[in-house]
Amino acid sequence: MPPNPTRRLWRNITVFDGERELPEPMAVLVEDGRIARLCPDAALDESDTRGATEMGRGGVMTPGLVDCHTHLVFGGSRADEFTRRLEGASYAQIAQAGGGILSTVRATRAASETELHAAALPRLAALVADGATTVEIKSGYGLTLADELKMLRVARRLGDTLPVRVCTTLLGAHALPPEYRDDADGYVRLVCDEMIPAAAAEGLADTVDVFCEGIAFSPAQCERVFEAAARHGLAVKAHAEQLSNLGGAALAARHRALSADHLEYLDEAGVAALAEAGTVATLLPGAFLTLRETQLPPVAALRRHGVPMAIATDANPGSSPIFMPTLILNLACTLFRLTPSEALAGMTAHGARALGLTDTGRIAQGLRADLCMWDVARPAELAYAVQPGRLRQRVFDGEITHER
Ligand code: DI6
Ligand code: FE
Repeated sequence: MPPNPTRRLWRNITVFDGERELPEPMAVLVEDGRIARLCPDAALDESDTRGATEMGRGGVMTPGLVDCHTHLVFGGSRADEFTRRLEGASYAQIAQAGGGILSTVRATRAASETELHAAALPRLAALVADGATTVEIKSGYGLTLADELKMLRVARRLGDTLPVRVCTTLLGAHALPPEYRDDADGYVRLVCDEMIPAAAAEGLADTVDVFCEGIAFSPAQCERVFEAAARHGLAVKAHAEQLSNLGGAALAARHRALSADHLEYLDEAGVAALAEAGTVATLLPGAFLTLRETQLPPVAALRRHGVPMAIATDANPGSSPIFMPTLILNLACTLFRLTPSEALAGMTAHGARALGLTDTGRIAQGLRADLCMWDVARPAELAYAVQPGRLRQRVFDGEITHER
């Protein structure tokens, strides 16, 4: 039988399958874009190896990383705001003075689709080079119908430019634009009655997100957005309990949200609500670090209630200008005290779940072959050391897209 170039075999490898490190040396066979077999290396037989190209022996395989929360399409830079925060201004103070998210809104509105795509491409390329095979990208810096759709089109186009699965999220309810300063309800009406229907009709958004916060939208306003999303068949998620506790996570859970994100100020009742609904808790240590937050998310309670924890970069120009998923693995451990295994699960299996994806983020027979081979001795090293350049091979949909 001649070798089949789409039939690829890795042998004698350590596998982190999305939940845990498997105890034995394993073999993984990929065929036609799917994981055709996962078994102990010793159990491989002639029918597995026949016609397969051997891709290497030894090393650590994980699912391709899933970065389930980013805002990586944006215009401009916020380096000046970074300096102001170092001088003592808080994130909320800067936002209230018309800076923060709104300064990125001005730059994003002024940029063309081509300019936004060109600016975002190296950011996405950085995530991909660090092992991401699925990346969620939110709108939320346009805040007009045309500018939100523009951002979502750029996000979709990024997914056609690089070998990575891009999930798009309409975040029209991110900040109140200046032209609606005295009419928040009018703006929420625009989100519900125009943005959501248009994004759904054009297939530009996979999910709908809100920022439930004192400096953003109230729970009642967020609820109207959730109801509009449901009318258009779109799943929801929420930025909740980032700076204060408004009960946004419990509200999101009541609307069967895929995830509630940030969660530093989440209380026990909120944790129980997430558990009840099966909503993923997405933790974002990059924003915690950048904002020098001191309130820790309730990790112990999330564990106790069995809430799946995802982790993500939150890559954005203000609160998390970090475009390196493996650094986030480390921060989830050093700042939030996740175990390396929890952090890895958070950026693979649970990240996929936070996006409603069932066919990626885990290594199991029949799933998509989105995989990373790393030059490390144990999976825990990916979270332990902050060290670029350890990705040996990246496999997207069964194709080798990076080889070192
Ligand atoms: N919370 C965040 O951390 C990002 N958005 C949000 O709702 C920050 C966005 C930004 O500062 O540009
Ligand atoms: Fe965010």
